[in-house]
Amino acid sequence: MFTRLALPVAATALLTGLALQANATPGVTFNDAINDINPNLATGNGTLDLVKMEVSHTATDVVFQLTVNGNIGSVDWGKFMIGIANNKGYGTSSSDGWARPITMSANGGMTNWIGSWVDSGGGAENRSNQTSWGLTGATYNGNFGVFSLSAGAQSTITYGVSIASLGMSIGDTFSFDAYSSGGGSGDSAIDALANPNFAVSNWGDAYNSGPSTSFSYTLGAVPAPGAIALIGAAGLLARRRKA
Ligand SMILES: [Ca+2]
Ligand SMILES: [Ca+2]
Repeated sequence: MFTRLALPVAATALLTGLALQANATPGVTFNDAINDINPNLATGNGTLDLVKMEVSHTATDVVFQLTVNGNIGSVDWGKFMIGIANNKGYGTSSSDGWARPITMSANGGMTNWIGSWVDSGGGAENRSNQTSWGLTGATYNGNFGVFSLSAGAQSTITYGVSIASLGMSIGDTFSFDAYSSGGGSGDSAIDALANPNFAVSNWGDAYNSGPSTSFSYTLGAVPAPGAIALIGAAGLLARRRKA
C-alpha cells in the first residue's frame, strides 16, 4: 500500500515545485572573464571587474542580477550600467543614457539604459532613447522598480524593471551588455560583460557593444499559474480516483 502511494506523492511534490516557479522563468547566467581590466586602470579593489549577470523575467518584469568581483561595501565609487537594444526602431549607435563614451551597435542600437551607483545607499535610473534620452524611472522618484545591493567578497546588484518600461512585451528578444565605470562623467566601460578582453586602455576611450560583443535574451512565454494549477488539480483527481 505504501509503495503504491509513493509515486503519486512524488509526482505531487514535483507539481508543487513547478507551481512555485510558475510566475518566473529560470534565470540565464551570462558570464564574463575575471581580471579582464587593463592593468593601467584602477579596478576599485575588484569592484569594477564584472563576473556574471543572471537575467530572468516574469510575465511583467525583467530582473538583472549583476555580480562584481569585489566588495562594494568597502569601495563604492564604481558605477554600473546596462545597455539594452530592443530593435523597436528608436535605437542609437552614437550615445548612451549617461552621455558616456559607450555605444551599442547591436540589434538596432541602444534603446534603453539602466545606470546605477552604489555609494550613499545606492540608486538607479532607467532611461530610454525616444527622440533623445529621457528618464523613464528612478529610485529617487520611487518608480524604478526593484533595486538592491548585497556586499561581500563578491557583491551583487539587483535590478527589477517592468518589461513595458523597456518598450517590450513577452516574445521579444533584446541585445544587452553590462558595464562598470568610474565616477567621472566621461568615464568609459572599464569592463564590459560580453567582452572577455580588455574593454578600453584609457578612462575616456570609446567602447562599443557590437553584434559579437553583446548578449541576447528572449522574453519567452511564462506559464500561467492557472494552467499549472489545473495540471496539479488533474493530478490530485487522478490520485483520488486510484485510491
Ligand atoms: Ca570581468
Ligand atoms: Ca569583460
